[in-house]
Amino acid sequence: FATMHKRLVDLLPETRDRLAKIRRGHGNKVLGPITVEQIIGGMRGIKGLLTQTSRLDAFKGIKFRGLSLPECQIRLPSVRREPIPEAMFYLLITGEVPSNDEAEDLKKDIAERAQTFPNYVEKIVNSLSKDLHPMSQLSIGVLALQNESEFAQAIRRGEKRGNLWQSALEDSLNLISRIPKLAAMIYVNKYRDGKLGEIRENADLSENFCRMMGYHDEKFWELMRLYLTIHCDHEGGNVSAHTTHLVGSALSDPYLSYSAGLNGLAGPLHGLANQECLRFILGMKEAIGESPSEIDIEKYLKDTLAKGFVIPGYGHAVLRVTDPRFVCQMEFAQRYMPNDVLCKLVASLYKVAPRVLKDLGKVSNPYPNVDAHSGALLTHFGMTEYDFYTVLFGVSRAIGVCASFVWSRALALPIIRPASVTMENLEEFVRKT
Ligand code: FAM
Repeated sequence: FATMHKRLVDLLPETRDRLAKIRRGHGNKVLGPITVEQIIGGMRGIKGLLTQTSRLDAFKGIKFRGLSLPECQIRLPSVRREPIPEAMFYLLITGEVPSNDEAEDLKKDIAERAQTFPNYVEKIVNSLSKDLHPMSQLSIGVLALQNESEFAQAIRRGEKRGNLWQSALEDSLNLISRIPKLAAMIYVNKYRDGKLGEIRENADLSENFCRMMGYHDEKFWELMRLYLTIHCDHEGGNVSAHTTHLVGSALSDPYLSYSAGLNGLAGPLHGLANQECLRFILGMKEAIGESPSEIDIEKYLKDTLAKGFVIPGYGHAVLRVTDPRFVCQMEFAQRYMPNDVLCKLVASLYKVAPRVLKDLGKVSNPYPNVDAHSGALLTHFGMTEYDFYTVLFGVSRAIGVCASFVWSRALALPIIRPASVTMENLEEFVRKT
């Protein structure tokens, strides 16, 4: 990873300087008001976090270091079309598109690190009950890996704050290299015979991850590249990124911080939604058949809502359009599997659900998000174990939250400590205004 490391070292003084100038010269400027509704309503729209790696626009979707998803697909090094995960990490860390050689250098480093996986962690993961949800297993595995943290050692020996980014980067690279093996172990233990597939020294992270889980179809490796790209980062305010950042601000190491982020990702309103989506599509197929009419779908959706359930995969806290991450997956389906029954059902649902949700009159965004499609694509290749899907999300999310963690330490961002109010405070405020 020498080239990426060197680029980061070059970028540091200039980036720190830019931030110091903003802080010194404009620290007391007001960026926006905070309403009572925002305090009660989950802080929607309050700009209160500095995140270097990506920015989410409500109408254009995610941009990774200024690049949209289609731009990443065109410009980042790939095997076929989808970016390799290593190239995405390079982009998020440096803000620059790596050359093929630079991406290759990082790829080799990550593949090498993946070869060393602590034995004691393997034992812990293998001893877990198969009934335990894969996300809980993943979080436990990451916590067990924490024993390897160079960041924690740096803290213990009193390393200067300004240097902590170095051990943060080491930990991040080790984490990103080892997470696929950890996830694959969970997969083969829970759903297969417990034996991991072999990895290749010259393969990218996606191919090796799939091989370890026992998937040898190159199209599946390509799907995994897409999957690992689209889930890696979604600016700083989502639950998993925010949690990782918050815990990291206490100078907890990347393992502790990312494990906390994973626990947030495991919530049904966040990452767990993708397992719920496939369950929903399968339930719909069971109830109204493989090629239902729009009227049948509308009735099914209305019945679901009447029972008090949400339509999983639809809606978003920030986005107000169809998620570009959904669009990329739909294009993938059209390219590689135009006749797949579940993918066709996803497309049919897309024609009806926005209208039904709009009619409710309360849904801020009636369009599909990233989770609405992924299960159908994975199922096409035989990965039907939907309670594992959020683990794939977690493997991808490591790339984004680790890159952010490195920058948070490089910029020596302080511990996060916003203020809270009581209901009495709010009532007093309301009386006075
Ligand atoms: N189906 C039914 N009702 C929905 C809905 C959906 N898909 N999306 C929003 N609503 C309801 C919501 O429950 C709320 O109702 P109440 O006022 O009765 O509580 C109302 O519409 C207003 O909510 P909102 O402002 O539109 O959404 P929020 O910003 O509060 O929440 C989501 C955003 C994503 C949690 C919400 O849209 C949802 O529950 N969607 C389904 C679950 C899902 O797909 N989550 C995945 C999100 C994804 F991007 C990710 O993190 N992986």
